[in-house]
Amino acid sequence: MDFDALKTAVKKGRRNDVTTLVQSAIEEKIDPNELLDRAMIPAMREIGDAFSRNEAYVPELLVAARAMQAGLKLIEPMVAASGRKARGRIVIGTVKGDLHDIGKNLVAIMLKGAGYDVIDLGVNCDVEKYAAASEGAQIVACSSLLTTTMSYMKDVVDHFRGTPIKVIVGGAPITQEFADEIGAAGYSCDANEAVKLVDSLLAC
Ligand code: B1M
Repeated sequence: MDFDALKTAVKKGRRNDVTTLVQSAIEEKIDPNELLDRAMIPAMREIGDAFSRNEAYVPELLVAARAMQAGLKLIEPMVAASGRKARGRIVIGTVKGDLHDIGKNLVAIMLKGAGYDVIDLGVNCDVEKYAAASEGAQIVACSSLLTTTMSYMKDVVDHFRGTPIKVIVGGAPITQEFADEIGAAGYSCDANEAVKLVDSLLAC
């Protein structure tokens, strides 16, 4: 198995190559956890780091994310069956009134790629939806792209105040100041930083 080839294919967003390489690894009975740890997760970390340094841009991140998703889809059942212990459970969704999901999907994929169990609630999530999915979760992550919907994040923070669940926020109009103002446990400016934030909150 050529782990470097798989890593490069994910990083470059070559979805067909990722599918072919992962499929042949499955046929060769390579442990899917090795695919994740030696190729796919490092690839997403590297593209995410490049994105944070402005050396890669949203389209590159998106194609890499799609390629990662294609590979993950093939190995997810085996990873689950192998009993790989998730590093924690995160519920993620775009807040009520907001239908933007591209950034939220990227965050979800990066978190999955980093080994977290991610429950993606989709868009237009109200407090009840987050609450209903939060059993066993350590973190609820809220995304908002609209100045008209970002204030709803406070409702989510208020709902979970006094519980062990930490609410973190992100999205284009969100800032650290806003996160502090509403009492969120953390803010991240992009998908890669979201993984680092979750790592630090869960002290992994
Ligand atoms: Co809309 N839209 N849009 N839109 N849209 C924006 C956000 C806007 C800035 C465009 C503009 O006017 N320049 C503007 C908002 C203005 C404002 O509120 N200040 C806007 C508007 C006004 C609207 C509508 C109201 C337009 C209308 O109908 N009149 C409408 C609202 C619909 C609704 O939600 N109720 C609307 C609709 C749409 C489309 C459906 C057409 C489409 C969304 C498609 C989809 O998501 N499936 C769309 C799009 C594509 C955009 C822009 C062009 C691109 C957003 C995007 O996907 N960016 C956007 C303009 C822009 O942002 N330049 C715009 C790429 C994505 C990778 O980045 O989402 O920022 P982003 O995610 C990043 C980070 O923010 C962070 O990590 C991600 C990856 O690094 N992050 C998190 C995101 N969520 C996080 C959660 C975390 C942590 C980090 O949790 C901890």
